[in-house]
Amino acid sequence: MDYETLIVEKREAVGIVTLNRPQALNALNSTLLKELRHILTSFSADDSIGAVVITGSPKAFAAGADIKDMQSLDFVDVYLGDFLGGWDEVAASRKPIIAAVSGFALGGGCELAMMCDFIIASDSAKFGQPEITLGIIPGMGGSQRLTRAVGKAKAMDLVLTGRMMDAAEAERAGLVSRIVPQERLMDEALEAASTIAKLSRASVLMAKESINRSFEVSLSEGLRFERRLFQSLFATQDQKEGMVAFVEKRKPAFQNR
Ligand code: CO8
Repeated sequence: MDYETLIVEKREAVGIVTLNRPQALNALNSTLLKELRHILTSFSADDSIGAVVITGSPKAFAAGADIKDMQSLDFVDVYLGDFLGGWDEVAASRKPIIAAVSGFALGGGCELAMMCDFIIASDSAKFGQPEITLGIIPGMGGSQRLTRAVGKAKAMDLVLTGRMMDAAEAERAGLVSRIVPQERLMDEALEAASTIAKLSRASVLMAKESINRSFEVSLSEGLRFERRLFQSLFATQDQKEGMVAFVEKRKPAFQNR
């Protein structure tokens, strides 16, 4: 499929998706959502892909939902049309997704980054939920995922004032896992994705599932869930290979079996 709003590449076992609407600082519209869902579904079904990186341009990861598209919509349009419904599919993707963020990650852009499994930011990154300045509130998970990531005080501060936070503040707050110089951003994200893609696929998917489960259930249920997944991995050949390789002081050759 030819994409109008994305650039898609495969580098070994890593799928790379670059948001590409430079005229609008990668503002998210329905075409971009449709295309992103399509490529993530196709990466999910592709056994040769072990991890995905989503990135934007140096100036903007994404400056939010497209305000020009939204300005004339009314309640019936957005409600009956399930406006921007479908974004949850990004968060539901089973394979790990890293957001490599440079420049603005605002509104829906910040929310898209937070749907990914972790965020690597360049030192130029700026995060914010400025919807309140437009007379709306976050609608793609900002009030929920941001609060879980940075806690109530900072989430309230950001969502109620609409201010931006820089990469250093975002890292201190726990929104971002690492900050790197702008020119290192893609190398760092690709190295991380490639490391993940070489590991045993079942353990990677279960690790992601288990961490995500911690946001949905009580601690005792989460611990029970984790233990069952842990135990089930002893049914895989990769568990034997990983442990035997350690004892034999060599690198494991995982077969995804
Ligand atoms: N939508 C549409 N166009 C945009 C957007 C956007 N979100 N952001 C930037 N652009 C366009 C500008 O209009 C401009 O186009 P043009 O050249 O045709 O005038 C071009 O991109 C460049 O932008 P600027 O000239 O403004 O660049 P600056 O460097 O001066 O400023 C900013 C950069 C600070 C990022 C500024 O562009 C800005 O404030 N953008 C809007 C940020 C924003 O408010 N985002 C939140 C949008 S609302 C949202 O995301 C809700 C999501 C949830 C919806 C869920 C519904 C269910």
